[in-house]
Amino acid sequence: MTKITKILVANRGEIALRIMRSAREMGIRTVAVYSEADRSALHVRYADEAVCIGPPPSSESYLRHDKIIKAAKETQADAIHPGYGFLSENEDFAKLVEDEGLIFIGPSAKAIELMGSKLAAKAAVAKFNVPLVPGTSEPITDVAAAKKIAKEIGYPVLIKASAGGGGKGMRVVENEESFQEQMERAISEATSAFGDGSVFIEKYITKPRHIEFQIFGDKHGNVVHLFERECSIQRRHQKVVEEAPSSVLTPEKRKAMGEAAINVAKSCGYYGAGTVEFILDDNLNFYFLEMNTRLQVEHPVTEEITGLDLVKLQVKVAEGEPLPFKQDELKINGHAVEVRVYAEDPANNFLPDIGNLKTYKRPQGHGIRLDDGFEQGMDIPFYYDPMIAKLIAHAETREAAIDKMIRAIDEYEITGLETTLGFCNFVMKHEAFRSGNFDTRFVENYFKPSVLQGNPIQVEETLAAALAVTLMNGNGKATQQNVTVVQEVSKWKKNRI
Ligand code: MV4
Repeated sequence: MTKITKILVANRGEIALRIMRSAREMGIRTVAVYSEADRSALHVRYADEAVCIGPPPSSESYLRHDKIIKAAKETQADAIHPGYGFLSENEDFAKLVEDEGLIFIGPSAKAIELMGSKLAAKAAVAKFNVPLVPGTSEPITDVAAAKKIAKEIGYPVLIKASAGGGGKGMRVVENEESFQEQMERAISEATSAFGDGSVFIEKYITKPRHIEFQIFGDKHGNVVHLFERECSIQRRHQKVVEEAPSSVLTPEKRKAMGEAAINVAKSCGYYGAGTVEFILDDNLNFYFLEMNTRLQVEHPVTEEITGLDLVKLQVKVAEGEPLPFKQDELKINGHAVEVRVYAEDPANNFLPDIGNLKTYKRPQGHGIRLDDGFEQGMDIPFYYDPMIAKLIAHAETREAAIDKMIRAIDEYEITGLETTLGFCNFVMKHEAFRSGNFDTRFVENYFKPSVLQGNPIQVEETLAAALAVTLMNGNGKATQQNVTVVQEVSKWKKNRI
């Protein structure tokens, strides 16, 4: 057991703040690192100490192993928390941290490395009887042999890069005629993107639901799961809405998937927070896809339904403490929904719309949590992910949580740039979402920019498109300008106009 007294947070934005808050509650001092673009960022102000680690591009700051280690040494931090993204799943960094005598608040470098290779991960979990999508367990190299396997599996098949993940390096092959071309492309892309041309084949599950299990392990071999998150509402592999629990799992299915998730963790001697990703086909058969070896963006929905602080748990596990509970002591309390608010323009193909937060008024009230990293008047820097905030609603039932979310979105006021708030509102009110009957194709099936413009505007289409940009404020609501647009305005705002 090693008591941690000072944590360097190798990240920025909302997650850096999220981690520092828990550290402070534990009486642990905090060190922020920041790039020149983040001099006045909230995580820098919140930390007990802050060290500038370089110019704005992350390759010159937040991704620099050497500068981060140097900052930790200079400030005498005894542990590093990587957050998500950046260096969180970099096995070389995890190893370097430990070689330098510091504690990496995350899994072992070995577990990161093993799960980073999709083929190695599949091989490891297969030994623990975790269900896998039918496919190959070795890289495919010979076109004729691969074609034979694809035929046995049955088209459509998916070619995936072993070094990929999160949807990177995937190719759907519809029929035998296009197989060779797609395979050659997949190998060449994987080689240039990852420096590893290994690819494999899987049966393509056409309308999957994405359900992931939060797992937690300690350094004494104990592993539990903290139930699932439903993350099917996503756009180009970027999650938009996450919730816990999933509305499609029966207690029996939850138990079976939870046990499989624990086995995935055991297959790589996992400790710390991790996420086991499954897809569900339309018969609710589940298959292991990959494991994410970090604390995820959407961890708050799990915190809301379990009442646990996952960052505190990470710190305790890193210190060598055993998990303070057993699986049967954990239960699901109510329902939580999270939406990610991005500085992106849904009317313009979700193009990032970085700029200044001219107005920034946060929603509040019972059951509402907002994890963000900005204040009114701040600029969203151009160099990093354009996520402004995560808005989380927790209530007794799914319906009540969704209604609470709609109320909070309505209170949230952002002007100065376009955001995805209106889009989130659209999802919350959509029948397919509310009924629970949706899959990973929700956005492509139901969303087109015009749905955010209220009733059709009676002008030529081109003019309507041009107007769409100016007519929307941060809430995706039409504002009162020269054109009268039929759109509901909240009472809160009416009372103030
Ligand atoms: C699949 C699949 C269908 N069949 N594998 C995308 C992210 C990466 N973790 C794996 N992904 C998928 N793998 C088979 N055999 C469909 C997806 C997929 C997906 C998965 C989860 C959430 C959203 C998705 C969107 C498109 C494709």
